[in-house]
Amino acid sequence: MRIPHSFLAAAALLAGGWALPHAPAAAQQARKGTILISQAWSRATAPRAQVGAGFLTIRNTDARPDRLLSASSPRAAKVEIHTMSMDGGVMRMRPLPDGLEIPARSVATLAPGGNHLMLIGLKAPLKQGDLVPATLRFARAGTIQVQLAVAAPGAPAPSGSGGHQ
Ligand SMILES: [Cu+2]
Repeated sequence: MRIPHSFLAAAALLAGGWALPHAPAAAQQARKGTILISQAWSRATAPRAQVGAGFLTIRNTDARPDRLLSASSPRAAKVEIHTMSMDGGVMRMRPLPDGLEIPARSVATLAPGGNHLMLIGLKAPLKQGDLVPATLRFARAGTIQVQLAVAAPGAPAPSGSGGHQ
């Protein structure tokens, strides 16, 4: 019996209570200059999904702000930096054309329900357990390579901050 893809997508959104696997911590962390990346992760996608999301924590230890300008991944045609906001009572996401500022001595969390990386034009579905390479480009720190550890579809953030609707 075939399960409609719409059902799978709904199940993915509703699934919860799942924890990140014990992937090598080093794979999800990277440091360059005064920028430290941690908890880089993603979610498995439905078989024919064209997009996936990437989440991570960016710590800027500098006394000056930095800016995440762009990102890319060999697994996707392009990667956009998205934000989410309420629009007429509906959560919508939109690209941040100027990227995301990381204020001085602060932490920016890209997480479900908020800012995130959008992997557009996936070359293959993201599977649980995959490590998806991504390159982040910062205005000051330059490029940083990270690996997004792919969790189960609909997995909550490691901190449990909600769903990517
Ligand atoms: Cu998005």
